[in-house]
Amino acid sequence: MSLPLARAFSIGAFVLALAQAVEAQTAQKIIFDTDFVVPPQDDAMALILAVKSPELQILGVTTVAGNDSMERATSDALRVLEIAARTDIPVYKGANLPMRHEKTEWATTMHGRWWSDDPPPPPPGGFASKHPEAGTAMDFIIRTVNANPGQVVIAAIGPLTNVAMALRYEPGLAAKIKRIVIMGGAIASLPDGAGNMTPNAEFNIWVDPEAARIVFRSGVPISLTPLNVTRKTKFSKEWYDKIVAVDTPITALIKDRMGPMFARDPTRAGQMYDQLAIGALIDPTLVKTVELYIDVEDHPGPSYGVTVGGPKLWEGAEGARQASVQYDVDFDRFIRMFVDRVTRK
Ligand SMILES: [Ca+2]
Repeated sequence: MSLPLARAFSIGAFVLALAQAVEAQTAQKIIFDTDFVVPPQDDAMALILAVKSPELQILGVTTVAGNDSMERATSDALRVLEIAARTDIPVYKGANLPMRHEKTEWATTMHGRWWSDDPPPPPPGGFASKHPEAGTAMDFIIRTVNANPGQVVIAAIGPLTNVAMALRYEPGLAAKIKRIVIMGGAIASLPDGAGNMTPNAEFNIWVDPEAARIVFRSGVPISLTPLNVTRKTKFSKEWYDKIVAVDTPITALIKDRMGPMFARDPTRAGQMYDQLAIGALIDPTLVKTVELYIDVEDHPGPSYGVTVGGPKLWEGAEGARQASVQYDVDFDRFIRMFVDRVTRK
């Protein structure tokens, strides 16, 4: 290599390093709080979207019981980060059970093994060689927010147990959290507001209604991705095919996990719950929002875990706070961004 060429290369490397440094400075710092399970589950697809998006800097992943046990969330998250070659992102174990919700006979027949004590099954390719960090998710959230006051967004895409416990543990924490992004709830006062766990309750909020009520009433700015808007999303074979047409370790995992499903039923289409919450954080212009007061029914009974939203406060909801509630999405633009990011090398 001639000297001028070598110099050009080193200047190129310098410019690239500078660009990466600037990007890291301007990227949104997030804590990814999740009831993770490997693809096709939505948390995994949302994490892949997040790690492939330079707009986000993931400070850590914190796990919680929800779709499955906290232990499974932890081992599956570690494995997906290993496949994505992002073992630099630390994983912290969070709450193993909701604050108060008891395992019932009914719960064990429904979606969600949040109540399970079973050891986690090996993820695809076996358990990751890296282990979770020492210390709890709650400690990590508190420490990280205190070290970066006003800068950290908590992307909470599972039951809100970890976030509520951190808020309860550390007085003054709420004022230092920049925003909480929540996938959860179904708002009956907006179109398409039925629940998916009980007639009116959405799964994440229903698993830990007491935690959700604490978080919604905390005063932290909240962006909410409820079922009303996720029902406008569909991950179909058309988009799966575009993803697996590109060969990376991540797309190979998606092919391994989702290929047999689409082979059995090419017409299947799943909602993109957590993916949309992360997508709207990356690009808020993808969604339309309305400011609503949000409160959660935390009394056991037929409405346990129902998320209620209204334009004005109502009797019984005194003290509830407003959240920015998503009710519509430019799905075409969102899915193209999703496929573009997930297929990045
Ligand atoms: Ca989730």
